[in-house]
Amino acid sequence: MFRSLAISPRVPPGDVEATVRLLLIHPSPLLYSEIFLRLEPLGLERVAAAARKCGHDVRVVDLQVLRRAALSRELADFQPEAAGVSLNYLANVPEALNIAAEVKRAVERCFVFFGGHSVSFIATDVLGQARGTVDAVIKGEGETAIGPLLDAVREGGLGKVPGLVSAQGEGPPPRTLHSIDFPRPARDLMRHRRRYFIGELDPCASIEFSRGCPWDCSFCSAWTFYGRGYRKASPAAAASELAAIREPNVFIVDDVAFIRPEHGHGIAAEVERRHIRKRYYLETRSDVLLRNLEVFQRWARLGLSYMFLGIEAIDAEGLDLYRKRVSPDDNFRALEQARRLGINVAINLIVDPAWDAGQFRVVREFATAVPEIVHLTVMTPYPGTEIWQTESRRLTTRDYRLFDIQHAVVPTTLPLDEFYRELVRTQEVINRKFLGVSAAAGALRVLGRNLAHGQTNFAAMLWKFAKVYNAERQYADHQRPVDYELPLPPPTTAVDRHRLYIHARPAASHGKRAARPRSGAGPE
Ligand code: B12
Ligand code: SF4
Repeated sequence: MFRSLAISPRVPPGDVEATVRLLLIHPSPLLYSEIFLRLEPLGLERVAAAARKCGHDVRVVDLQVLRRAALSRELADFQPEAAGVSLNYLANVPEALNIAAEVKRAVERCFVFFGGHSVSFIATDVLGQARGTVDAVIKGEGETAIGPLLDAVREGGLGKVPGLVSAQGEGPPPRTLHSIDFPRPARDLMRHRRRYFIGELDPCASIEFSRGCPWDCSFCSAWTFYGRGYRKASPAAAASELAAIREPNVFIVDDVAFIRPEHGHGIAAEVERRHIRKRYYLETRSDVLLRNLEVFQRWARLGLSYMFLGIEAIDAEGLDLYRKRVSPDDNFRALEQARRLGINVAINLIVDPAWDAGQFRVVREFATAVPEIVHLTVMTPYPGTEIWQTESRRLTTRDYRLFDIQHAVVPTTLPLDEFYRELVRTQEVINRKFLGVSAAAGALRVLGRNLAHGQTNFAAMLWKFAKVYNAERQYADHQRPVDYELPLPPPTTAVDRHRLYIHARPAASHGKRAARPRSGAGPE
């Protein structure tokens, strides 16, 4: 509960018509992901849209595509009264804290707040680490909080803002957006849209067709953030937003695309009716693909070119460990079906730090045998996940920057430097395959086409590919001085999953399963 309101209003009381100058900031990309993609910050654009709807004056600085000097210039020019930093990624926490300090130095009376996925799970600790440079953290969805927050910045009453945590205490719980149809992301505020891409889909916009995930994998916090709820955009709203997107390529940000076949078909029908033609990249699960083959077939006709499948493990034991609720057989059948549909698939596998050289060898053999691109991520306990409760006591480092699923943060069976050598060797085999003769021939065609349109992101990616994966550098990342450390969870004997939720579990999903996939389409 809130104890008192120590922060004084920024605008003279009574001036109810006054708008707030709000600057929203996205930190820079993480090095190891920038190779493959750089995408528009959709969450921040939606928060911006919600603030504009309340009449506020909003600007956005996306440090994924702008240099840090651009932020200093914007601060000097705009003199924001409020500044919000997006913290979806744990590895960005130190940078966000530095940004907060810079904002306070540049505009002393500016109200600085953080929001986003990762920071929602560790709000109080991050506030403590900010040593007064962050006034509040907003937990949960930003669209519902930003209006009340800016009202409070103007008139006082921070204690009533949903999801707000400050040094004075915690406000009411985060409020869940009733429908994700609105507000539409403020894409017009992004000044360098041509710099967003994913692989050869360059330039590429992003869109959200659904929000949340009804499964409950032990390594993931997508379900705990949304209380395991799942909401869908209406087909008409989704298609009308698509039609308004200028880019020829679109990344669908849903955790699991097209869980419900009628939803996938519904949007497809609207897309056909409006004659929208784009190329799409999405992420889904093997069992969803197998169950809804016709939907994916229809979308392949509409331009679905790439699909990311979280296979996670190639053996049943690994799949059980992550509570993925699919079998290796399902995974292999899904790959076959995707090939049949002509969709390019990228597979994700989770590297267990306990792997020895033999297990890396098996994965190299697998990665060479399948035609798909294999992406490796290192098993990492994150706040908000179940494995955070069970594994965090074993952490070998608490340096936020290493929590990017490319570093090992729990003990490795191999000596750490050898672990990275094996990891990089495996990554190299995969990269060589990616850049192999046939792929390169295709890539050159794409490269030519993109360059002809002035799009250089894909070319830069090919150039950087070999440079980034470097075992010595990954090992050296562990030796850097650490300014900010990730807090540990309080000791616990059993995992209470309800305590992990940021948004409460939707009431309808308890008994009626309304927010859950139909029978057979979900995890239970
Ligand atoms: C799309 C996506 C991406 C896109 C990101 C595009 C972008 N630039 O933002 C891409 C594919 C690039 C990506 C990459 C990675 N991702 Co990602 N990603 C997602 C995903 C599936 C959806 C995010 C999204 O766009 N949702 C839709 C928008 C509308 O929601 P949102 O961004 O969450 O924003 C809402 C709130 O968070 C909040 N909010 C957000 N910002 C702000 C700011 C303020 C001021 C306020 C008040 C509120 C607020 O309000 C918004 C509206 O409700 C999430 C899973 C999830 N369901 O959240 C994982 C997720 C965020 N990613 C994750 C990871 C691990 C990664 C990578 C590190 C993976 C890798 N190694 O390659 C990289 C790192 C990227 C980087 N920083 O460089 C993890 C985060 C783990 C962690 N705790 O740090 C998640 C949670 C996935 C998971 N299941 O574990 N990702
Ligand atoms: S299915 Fe995907 S998004 Fe859902 S809980 Fe599992 S890993 Fe997370």
